[in-house]
Amino acid sequence: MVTICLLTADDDLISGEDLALGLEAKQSSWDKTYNHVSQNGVDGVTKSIVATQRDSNPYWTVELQKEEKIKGVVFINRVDCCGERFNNIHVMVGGKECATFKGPGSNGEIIPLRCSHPLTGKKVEVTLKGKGILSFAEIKIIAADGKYQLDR
Ligand SMILES: [Ca+2]
Repeated sequence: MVTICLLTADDDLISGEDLALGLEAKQSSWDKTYNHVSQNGVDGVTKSIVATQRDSNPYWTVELQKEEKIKGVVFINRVDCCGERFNNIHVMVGGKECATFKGPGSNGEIIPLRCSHPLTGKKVEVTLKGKGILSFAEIKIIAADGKYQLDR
């Protein structure tokens, strides 16, 4: 008998509690033709997206309610088009590099990024390195679990 296991190494990230849902967010710029504002990244709705203008090193940031130990983030890429714009992504937690994603992403892709080790911080910053449009549908910010919280 063969048992097929559909669990992946990143299930703990994908199903983790999101610390950023509903918080206030900022981004480097936004295209006023569309309502692709920073809040859209943490509203829990994949149809609403974040998009900056085509800038050098566009970024999106959120301040958590308090300092947290973070093990990683999960992006949901925009579904409607342009998923390849999600590339050369750098995620910082508390001013330290958590993870990078070279990409390019695809439409609707779920992209879990685990910090190289859990990082403590309040501010989470997402930057597209180089010139481009930083765009995604959602970001979830996932706290490290108990065993990491002990080894601060
Ligand atoms: Ca959204």
